[in-house]
Amino acid sequence: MKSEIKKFWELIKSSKKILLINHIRMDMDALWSLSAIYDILTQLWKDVKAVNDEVPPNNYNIIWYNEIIEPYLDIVSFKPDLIISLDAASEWQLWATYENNKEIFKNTPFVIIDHHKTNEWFGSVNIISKDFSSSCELVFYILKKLNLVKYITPKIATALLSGIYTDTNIYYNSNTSGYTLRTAADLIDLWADFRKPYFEFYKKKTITKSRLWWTILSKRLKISDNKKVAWAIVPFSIFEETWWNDRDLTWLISEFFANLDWVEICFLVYELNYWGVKASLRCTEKYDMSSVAEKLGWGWHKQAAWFTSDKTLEEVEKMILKALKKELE
Ligand SMILES: [Mn+2]
Repeated sequence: MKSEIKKFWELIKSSKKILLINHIRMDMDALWSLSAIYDILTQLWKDVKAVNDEVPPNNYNIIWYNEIIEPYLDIVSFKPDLIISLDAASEWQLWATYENNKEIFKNTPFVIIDHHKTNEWFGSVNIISKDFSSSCELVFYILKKLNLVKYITPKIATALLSGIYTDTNIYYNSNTSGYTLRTAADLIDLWADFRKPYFEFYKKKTITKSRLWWTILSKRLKISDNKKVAWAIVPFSIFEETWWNDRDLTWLISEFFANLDWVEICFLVYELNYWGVKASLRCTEKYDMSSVAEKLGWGWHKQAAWFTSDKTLEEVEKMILKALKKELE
């Protein structure tokens, strides 16, 4: 990795126009690792632009950087000398921006900064390590190695710390290491606002989100006889009654369902407004969902699985309960 970081620095020095990109359906780590690099390169007098097919969700705005992403950027006329990708594990995660500009991506120095185990090393320079909790943690490491810490403003420090929070679920996920906490300490020394992102993304409850959660918890929550499996089926009418966003449901499952006492496995099946239904499933470390998920053709990590289907809510509920037969006994 040392030589890759050195190559990265040489590329920065020799480039004037730099394009940054991150993955589709960007999460907070993807946005703020990119933002930090954006802000630092700007201080180094580079002409920097950032692109993604989509703008970041509105609520990410609290950490200030939403406006730097330009979904309609004309990459051909920008003509970057260097492209840097943040937090994306493969080309296809760069979606249409990559698809429509393949030639430019192939013929321009392309640096990949990422922490996903599954990364396909698709750049000409690859700074990739699964030993980092998040791309934000990795970006801080790179900045340290390049002696650029002096450019980290309180705003950049807050952004990097926020990405660490969200990718580790506030030091709760197993990707948290001593180095993660030391990075956080360094960022706090650099005047990161450590309370703001914690409040905004973890503690704060909006009225609309509470209504959605309350409706689901009071009317829809089901628990198996052995108390090990909890689930809910969510028809579209519930989303119409409340203001909704499927990202709010992700929160409900990981913060509430998954923390119910006794519960080892939980899932949500909900109707999408344009097509079909989506199922999302979590389990504790005692279980491994990959075998179940693989059988049903889902996407999965060990403790999380998800898929979409054109079947009805009830059919999908039945299908999952059947796959979990052993766990229900
Ligand atoms: Mn990440």
